[in-house]
Amino acid sequence: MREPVAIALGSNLGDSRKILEGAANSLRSLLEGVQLSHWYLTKPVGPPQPDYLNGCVIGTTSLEPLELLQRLLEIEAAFGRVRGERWGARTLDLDLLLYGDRILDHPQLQIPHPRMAERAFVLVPLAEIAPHWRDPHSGHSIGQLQEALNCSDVHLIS
Ligand code: PH2
Ligand code: MG
Ligand code: MG
Repeated sequence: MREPVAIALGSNLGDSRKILEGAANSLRSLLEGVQLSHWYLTKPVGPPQPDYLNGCVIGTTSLEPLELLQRLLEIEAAFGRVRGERWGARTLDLDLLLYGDRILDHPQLQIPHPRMAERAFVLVPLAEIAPHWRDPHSGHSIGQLQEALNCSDVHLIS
C-alpha cells in the first residue's frame, strides 16, 4: 500500500541551492507524485553557523519507514554529508517528518519528527504544500501549527 510522506530538506554548507535541487530530484525518483515547496532562507537554530536554505517535499511511497530512512541517509551521503556536531552545519539534511497518520517510536526513527511542531523552518515550507495534513499527536493541522509560531526568521527566496 502506498502512504503519503513528508520530508524536510536543509543545507547550510557548500552550494546549498544546487545541493537541494539535486536532492529534490533524487526524491522525485524515490517517491511518486512529488510536490516541492519553495526554498526559504532561515536563521540557524542551534550552535552559531551559517544561515540555512530549507524546503519540504511530499509524495507517496510503498517503502516502510525504516527502509525509507535508509534511502534518505544514502541520498545525504551522496551529497557529501559527513556526520559531525549535533545540530551543526551540514551539506544536506533530509528529515522524515510524517508518514501518513502513523506514530513511530523506534531508536533510529521517531515519526512525527519530534521537534517539527516548534520549527518554523519546517512548518512554513510544509504548510505551503500540505496545510491540511494533521499531526497525529496533537490533531492540529500543519497550517494551524504554523500559525502558532513566530516565522520572522524564515524568508521566501525567488
Ligand atoms: N537543522 C538543524 C539545526 N538547525 N536551523 C535551520 N534554520 N534549518 C535547519 O534545517 C536546521 C537548523 C538540525 O537538523
Ligand atoms: Mg534536521
Ligand atoms: Mg537529520
